[in-house]
Amino acid sequence: MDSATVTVLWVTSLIMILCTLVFTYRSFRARIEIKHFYYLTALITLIAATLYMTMASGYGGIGLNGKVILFGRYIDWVITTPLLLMNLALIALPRNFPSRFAVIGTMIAADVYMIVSGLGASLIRSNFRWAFFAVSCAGFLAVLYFIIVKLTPEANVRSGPVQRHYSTLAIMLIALWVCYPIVWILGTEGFGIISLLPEVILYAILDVLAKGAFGFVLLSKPGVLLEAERET
Ligand code: RET
Repeated sequence: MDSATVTVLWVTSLIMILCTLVFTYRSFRARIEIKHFYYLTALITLIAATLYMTMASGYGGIGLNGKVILFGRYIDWVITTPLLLMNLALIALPRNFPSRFAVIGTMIAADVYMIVSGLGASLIRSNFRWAFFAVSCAGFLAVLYFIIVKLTPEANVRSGPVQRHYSTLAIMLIALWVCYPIVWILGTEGFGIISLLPEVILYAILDVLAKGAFGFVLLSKPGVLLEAERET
């Protein structure tokens, strides 16, 4: 890795730490019923900060056939993407929703499958990696199915403010998440159209938006979160 790439990784780690501090500080003032949203959001950026730090210091990547594979990002994603989905699902589904646990659990299982098979695709250098890419996309489609077909209709029968907050977050999440496989295809693990530095920059921007900005938007309406936590 050249020094520019290492710098981008350190700077991103720092941004994630700052987000974590802000989210944690704000959790102190939050009402007890909605503190878990703050904790989840802070944990997400803390995990990202840790993995960015690991990658920046050279321990989150390996050299494979002359290429650097930053597997650290998959360790980050395999923990943080389930937490992001949980945050969204807890707004859509009321506390007493009968299959709340089953819906969230199955969606998270598909998400973990997506990331783990994506890691497989990145570690395989032959064209067989595209088979892993394809099954990872299938996992992604399953996650999108859960959001669009399971969560959205439930959110749409809730109060106006909860509906609006949910739909802002769901649109933001889907718009950002679809960019990841596109960067993968363009980057060093896919067709290699862009080199490692622009790839790292693009993922860093996406990660800051999908974790940090998403967190700020989510926590910007504590009143709505409180309403979402009510029984129905
Ligand atoms: C990979 C490559 C294989 C195909 C697909 C992918 C999708 C990754 C996604 C990642 C989302 C990450 C987030 C991180 C934290 O904020 C693994 C790139 C479909 C959707 C949101």
